[in-house]
Amino acid sequence: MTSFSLDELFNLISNHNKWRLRYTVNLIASENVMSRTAWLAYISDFEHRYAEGKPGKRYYEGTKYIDILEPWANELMAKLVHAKHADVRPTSGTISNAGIFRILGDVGDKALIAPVQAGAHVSHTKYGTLGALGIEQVEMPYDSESMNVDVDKAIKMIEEVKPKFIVMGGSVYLFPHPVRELADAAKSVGSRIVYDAAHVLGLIVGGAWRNPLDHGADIITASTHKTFPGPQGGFYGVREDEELFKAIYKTIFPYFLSNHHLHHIPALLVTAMEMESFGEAYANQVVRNARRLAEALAEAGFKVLGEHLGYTRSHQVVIDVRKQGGGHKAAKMLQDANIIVNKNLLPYDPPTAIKDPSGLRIGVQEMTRFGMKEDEMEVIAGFFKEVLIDKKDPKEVASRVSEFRAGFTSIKYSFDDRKVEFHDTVLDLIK
Ligand code: DSN
Repeated sequence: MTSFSLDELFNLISNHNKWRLRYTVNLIASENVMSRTAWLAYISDFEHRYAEGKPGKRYYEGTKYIDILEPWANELMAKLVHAKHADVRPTSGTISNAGIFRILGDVGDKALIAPVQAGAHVSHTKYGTLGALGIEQVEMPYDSESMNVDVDKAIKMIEEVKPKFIVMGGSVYLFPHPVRELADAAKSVGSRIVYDAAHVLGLIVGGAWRNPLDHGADIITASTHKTFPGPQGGFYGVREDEELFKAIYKTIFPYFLSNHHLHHIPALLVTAMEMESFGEAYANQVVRNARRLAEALAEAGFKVLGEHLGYTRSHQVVIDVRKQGGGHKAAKMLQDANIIVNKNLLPYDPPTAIKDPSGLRIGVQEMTRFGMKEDEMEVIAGFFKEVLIDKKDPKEVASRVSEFRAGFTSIKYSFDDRKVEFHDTVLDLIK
């Protein structure tokens, strides 16, 4: 077993913090950073506590403050996504999906999911949460021209299969899935539509992506830390059906959670308040940045997916790097140059290519939050070119990436420039 001294342990943490918050350009599409204000709200004694049960009707004493914060967070998140009811207890999007799928389907029932090629998340599939619940996955057909669900074939499939529910939304997608287009067919056979907005929640709240609840989805489920720049966690909202909401609510605890990690709730509230104030400006800049990065990468000589559709309408850009040595090698080379991305299967890759897929998935939301705009996207595309096309030594490029990154260290679209006095933070109280 490797063992470290306490000093070494704290050094490792410090090295990580500096590396990811100061030196690297972070382009993982599923990550983001909280504001300092949200972070201060995150570090609290709520980290040590339990609050099973409902606010005001807990199985534990000591919950009078979380009993105020939790309903407030539920109400604010419901308002932001146009739901009547919301629940912020799920500790991840996958836990949220588990509670929803458990209520909508029984063992042996069928659920239609978006094509994996159009970005469905593993939790929607037979390999993930859906499979663990014994619900059968039926994949909707993929249309490679629109890089999306094939609407006509999907409508036929809904009418034939009569699934208990349909899951849309995903993890690698550039264009919105067709909720409105499938809503009537779903309704006609009594299928509920679940939209997994984990990746695009911040864009929805900022008005830069179609709100699925306004387009006929019954339930929105999401994580709260991707384009929505909050603490790691999950939530779901139900458009109007109170009985459905109550059933899911009762399933999250005690089936899938005991403790709901209370400390994420105040930080989620700060982020939700920030998104109320700055969400529109942030979400629009994210989408503009993604589009500009895609164009600049194409101009630099990369094969960028979705060219005929304007590259992207989300925070993501997807490139095919087979010519540059494949996804595995390209991601490692970029990491050596202090640029963090993940390798990704492309729609035409076989699933077996997962260890060395053809592509890279790139997300611009975190760097947007640090204040980068279109000009900086051009600089980033230039670094990609130097490393992957010009084959410059990544270690040499790394120092220039860090110098560039050093100009963007404060978090925008946040309350961080307000002079708020925080009294009695948890570290003050135990000093
Ligand atoms: N694995 C995450 C992603 O990167 O998209 C989603 O859970």
